[in-house]
Amino acid sequence: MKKIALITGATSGIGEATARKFAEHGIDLIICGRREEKLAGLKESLEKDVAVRTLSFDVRSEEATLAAISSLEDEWRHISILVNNAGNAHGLSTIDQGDTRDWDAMMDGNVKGLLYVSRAVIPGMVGRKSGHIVNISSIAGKETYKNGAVYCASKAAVEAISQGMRLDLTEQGIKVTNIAPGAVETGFSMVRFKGDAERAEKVYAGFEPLQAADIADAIFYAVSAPAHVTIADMTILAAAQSQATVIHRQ
Ligand code: 8X3
Repeated sequence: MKKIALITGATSGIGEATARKFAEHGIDLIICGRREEKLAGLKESLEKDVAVRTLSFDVRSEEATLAAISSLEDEWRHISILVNNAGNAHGLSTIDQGDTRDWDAMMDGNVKGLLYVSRAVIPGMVGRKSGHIVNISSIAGKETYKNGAVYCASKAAVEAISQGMRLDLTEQGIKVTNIAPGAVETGFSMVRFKGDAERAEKVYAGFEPLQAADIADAIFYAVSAPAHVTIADMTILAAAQSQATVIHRQ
């Protein structure tokens, strides 16, 4: 049977690159995101290689997430790969100055959204006694940096959820991979800095950052490992990066 992957946050960045990588390798796709038009455009460009289904919803809404995933037709229900990629950073400030709406957005999207999607997809995997979950964490989940307490906390939660999923699901024949990228040049910093392009550009200046395709390659490597191999955890940094905020710039 052909593999089906469900990817959240597929309309840009790592999610979109992963959809393209999977399509190159013949994996049918359920691409999820908030932006219907972007999903439709991506569907069109991937459909020459694989079958594609779109689901437009916001992972922060439990109701919308359940409604979207339960709307899948029978032929789309045997999801073999779940890529929990949707997530963002909102703001960068000290804990006394942080905007609680930013905190809500990060906790609701990066943590609760990941859980809602997982809760809707995993029972099918358990029923089939097979599946692979890839959670996109961050170097920020491994170390906490100044001004980043809440984003880092949300990603530390992803790290714990990955470990917990592996403990609960290994006996069900389900693999769990946690991937922690460092500085990837995507729309990430534009979102973090609320559209301040000058500030966002500085994040990736003076060194060669990772590209979304670098992370997609790692995800594909993990999901195509032999049956007896689990790639449990990968941390991927730019070559010029040694910690989240330590980057050797020219
Ligand atoms: C994105 C990487 O270092 O900006 O998750 O937190 S970092």
